[in-house]
Amino acid sequence: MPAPTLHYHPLSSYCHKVLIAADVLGVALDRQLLDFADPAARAAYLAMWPIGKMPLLVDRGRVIPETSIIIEYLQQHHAQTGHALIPSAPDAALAVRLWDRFFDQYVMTPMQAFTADLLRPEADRDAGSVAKAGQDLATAYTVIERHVEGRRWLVGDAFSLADCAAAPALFYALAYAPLPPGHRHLSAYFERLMDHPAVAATVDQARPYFGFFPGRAGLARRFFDPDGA
Ligand SMILES: N[C@@H](CCC(=O)N[C@@H](CS)C(=O)NCC(=O)O)C(=O)O
Repeated sequence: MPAPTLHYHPLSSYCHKVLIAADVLGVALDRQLLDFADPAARAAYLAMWPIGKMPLLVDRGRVIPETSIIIEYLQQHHAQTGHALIPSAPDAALAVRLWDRFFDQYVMTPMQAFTADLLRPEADRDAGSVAKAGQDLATAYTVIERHVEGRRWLVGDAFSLADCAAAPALFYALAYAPLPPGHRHLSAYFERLMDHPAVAATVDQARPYFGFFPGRAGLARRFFDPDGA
């Protein structure tokens, strides 16, 4: 069976979510680097998925968008035996999907608002949207801090879809909005995420690109050294 194709960019947080998941599921992907600056590549991508968000999985002609759906699809159709990111127990699966949604909506979205603002021309910057994103992240951090106390991963004992969402969301969010003092459970959870082999491998493949991340000034030196770039 040919490997499914992932149209992706090594810097993209949502692409990281899928790369981490594929690694944990033991699925080989045919990675196709997307260059949205190339009008022909962009047009071909929009023909497959007019929403235009990345990544996109294509498996034997079937087009699968949206990271949470891509990961469920990989688990259903391609995962190695015994490898799973969504548990079979219904209540545990609900909890995993809840925390996956939480990180996408309440951490990724405000994080992306910071990036979007930095990509605007100076004259169009919107301090209000950045302040709101900062408040939303502060609220999310407080919720996560309470949730992860006494837990290794977000749900149960196993690394799940929810942790796949959390790793890139927190990685980039912390560059814009560092943790306030006292969030020691969240801080320890972040370190566990960064130590996970699939997360570490995904961060490593992105290292050559961090110089292009608009929030690079906020990345910890262990991830990006502006003087060595
Ligand atoms: N809900 C989507 C979000 C994907 C997303 O926001 N991707 C970003 C990259 S991290 C993107 O494509 N940005 C380009 C754009 O918005 O034009 C998913 O889970 O796949």
